[in-house]
Amino acid sequence: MQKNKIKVHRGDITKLEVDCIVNAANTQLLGGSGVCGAIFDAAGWHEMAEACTTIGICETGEAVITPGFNLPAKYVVHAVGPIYDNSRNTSELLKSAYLQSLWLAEQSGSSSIAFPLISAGVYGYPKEEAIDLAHEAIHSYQQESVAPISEIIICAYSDEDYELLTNKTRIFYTSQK
Ligand code: AR6
Repeated sequence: MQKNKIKVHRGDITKLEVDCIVNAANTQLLGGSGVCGAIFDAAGWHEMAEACTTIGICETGEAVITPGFNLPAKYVVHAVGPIYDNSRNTSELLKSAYLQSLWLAEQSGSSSIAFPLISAGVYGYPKEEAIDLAHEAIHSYQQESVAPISEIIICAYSDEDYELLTNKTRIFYTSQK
């Protein structure tokens, strides 16, 4: 795979056989709705909740890592994106959530990682803007890392997200529809 390619996967992130999946978490690291609920359910709610409670709090724009428990993925990175408002600081926080996730996954020895569209559900980020920021953050990680994670996937949970992700820019290419 070429260094700057990003895969787009249409489907449920909890089913992916990658080293690491990313959860769109909240600062309390509590099981919630959306992708967070799906990840807690598939991992085993009790074990995941216990691991998250032990860690405590994760600030917005930051990320923490736990095992994947019953998931096919070895690890879950819990990244806290911002609640949408139209400010530069919010964009920086969203990019930071992606970057921190990538660095944590790299440190864990992961060679594949899958992201949901962080903040683009309950937290209200407009999809196109969220996709652009994800793209910028991943690209800057790929430039900065000496040995970047070789397989980076963004997961589209609806046909609309899949179309947006694959149409958005030439850097994306499709896989596994
Ligand atoms: N696989 C892949 N993507 C999914 C899945 C799935 N199984 N389920 C939903 N998505 P959201 P946020 C997509 O709301 O906006 C939670 O309660 C979904 O279509 O899960 O960051 C947390 O605990 C959307 O594009 O996360 C926080 O409190 C994307 O995942 C809060 O919501 C993110 O939507 C975080 O809100």
